[in-house]
Amino acid sequence: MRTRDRLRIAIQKSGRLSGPSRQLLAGAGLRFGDDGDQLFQPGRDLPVDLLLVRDDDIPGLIAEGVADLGVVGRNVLEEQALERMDGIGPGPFRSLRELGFGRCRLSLAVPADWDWPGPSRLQGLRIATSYPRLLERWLRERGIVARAVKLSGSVEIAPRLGTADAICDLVSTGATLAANRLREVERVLSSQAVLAAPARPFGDARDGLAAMLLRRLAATSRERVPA
Ligand code: PRT
Ligand code: ZN
Repeated sequence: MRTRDRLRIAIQKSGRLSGPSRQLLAGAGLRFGDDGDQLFQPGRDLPVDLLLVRDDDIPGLIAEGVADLGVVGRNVLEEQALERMDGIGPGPFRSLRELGFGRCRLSLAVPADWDWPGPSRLQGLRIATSYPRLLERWLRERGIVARAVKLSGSVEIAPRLGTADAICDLVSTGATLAANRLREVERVLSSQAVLAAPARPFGDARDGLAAMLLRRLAATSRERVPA
């Protein structure tokens, strides 16, 4: 493994997590210079650099060692951890800290006019989702055999299009479900943004830099929420 003396943090370039992620790092005293490169911003005062990417790419970049830490939704991190796990060993990632923003839930929703006797109602059905591994784990734990139909977007219209019977999607206010005449019936995962790292320590200067960042994040969150 290559040793490095600078820490590279990946955050979402644009989307729900990008503003809060930048604020979080600024609050920890990290400043980055825009050197004209859209993807990479070097740290100004500390050996901590920024990578601006799509949120879905963050776990993969950490797994490949391209990024050292990442700010990403637990939903994305756990789905991709399941994708990369052999079922025996520990997962490839660690969540170092919950960050308190990007809160949402991954929920099952069915057409609003269905009765809901419980999860067994899903037996034999097709469920559209962008999170097939998390859904399959939830179904397996309940002994339900159903088919996860993977869609990368517009999951909520699948029941109307006839491509699936139910959906498993992220929900925050529930307005999208209501607009599509869907009813939230079961919660598969509670999520928020987390600071993600590889499962194993780096074994070089990056461990100290990550520890410093964690101390600073702990200090700023104590300032925000007085005991
Ligand atoms: O381009 P890139 O791939 O980086 O961005 P993206 O479009 O994949 O992600 P983005 O910015 O939409 O979401 C990033 C992360 O924000 C998600 O992975 C979650 O961890 C978190 N998050 C929090 C949410 C929501 N809340 C949320 N409400 N992600 C998506 N939604 C969707 C929801 O599924 C619904 O379609 O937003 C819509 C509105 O939700 P309601 O319930 O308020 O109507
Ligand atoms: Zn994405």
